[in-house]
Amino acid sequence: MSEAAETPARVIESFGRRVIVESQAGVRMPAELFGKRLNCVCGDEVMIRGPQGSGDVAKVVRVLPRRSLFARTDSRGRTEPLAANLSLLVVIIAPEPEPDLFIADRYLAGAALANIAGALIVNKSELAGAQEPEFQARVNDYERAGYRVLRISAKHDEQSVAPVRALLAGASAMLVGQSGVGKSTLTNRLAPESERATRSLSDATGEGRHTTVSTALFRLASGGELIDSPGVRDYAPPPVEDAMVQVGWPEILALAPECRFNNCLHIREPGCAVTAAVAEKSLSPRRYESYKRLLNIMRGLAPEYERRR
Ligand SMILES: Nc1nc2c(ncn2[C@@H]2O[C@H](COP(=O)(O)OP(=O)(O)O)[C@@H](O)[C@H]2O)c(=O)[nH]1
Ligand SMILES: [Mg+2]
Ligand SMILES: [Zn+2]
Repeated sequence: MSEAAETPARVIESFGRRVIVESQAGVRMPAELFGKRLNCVCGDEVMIRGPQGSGDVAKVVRVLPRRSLFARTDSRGRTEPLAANLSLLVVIIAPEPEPDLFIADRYLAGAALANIAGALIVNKSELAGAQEPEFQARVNDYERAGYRVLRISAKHDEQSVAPVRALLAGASAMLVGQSGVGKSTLTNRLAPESERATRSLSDATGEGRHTTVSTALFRLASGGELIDSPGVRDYAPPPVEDAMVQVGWPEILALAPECRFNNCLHIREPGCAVTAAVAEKSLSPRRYESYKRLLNIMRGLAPEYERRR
């Protein structure tokens, strides 16, 4: 195979090992990965070899260096890449379904550990549940931690979505969050072309529901690009050493220099500025609990981590 036969393309949809790529001229086509060792995900920049004859499909022959790689730990403790070249991860929560904020925190931590900015969108803000003091206090924790937080109603309030367009302009962003929070509704509003995709899929399965089954990238008229992904039940970042876990908590990282020990993990060490802040509630006890939980998860993954090194 000659080098000259290879052309650059972008992976805009991936279903496991089958992908859809878009050429630089904007032509979309299905492609297969060439060789078992090759792995690519939505957002990847790749080199492809076009179909060689009728009945043939394009082959992805090489994955170009990634600016970032967002990944998760799967149920067997292995690292599974989810999206490449992201600059922003947007976590969506809503008053319904009942939010699991520990998952939201782990998503934001996974982004920070992969050098990807994080932001929070609170959807379904028009619902009464969004006005509950408890819910609002939990959301405020993220603003106090330093995250950008946008409150929207993707379904009912076009104006509320304008700040999302501004946030995403120039970004390569992925929307994540529990199933049912409104990821696809928001994606459809931002990139109307995405509507057809979800609709035809749900027609085909006859489920009568718009279930997102693949991870797909959409370009936004307002600038930037957006990756919609299927809802997940759980998320944990790939394994990192104990001292790195706090990178996922900006409010902990900000206080760490004030701890007595520079290797403080903020658990039971004397002179810890973080546990002091938690005691006086200037640092959210719930967010701190979440930090400790991820530290424990990472310690559980440690044997796997050792084996891979
Ligand atoms: N009340 C309300 N419902 C919404 C809003 N946005 C989306 N929904 C509804 O929430 C449900 C799940 O939306 P969907 O976009 O499929 O969520 P996804 O699973 O995260 O992709 C659908 O019934 C939507 O119509 C909103 O702003 N307010
Ligand atoms: Mg969806
Ligand atoms: Zn400390």
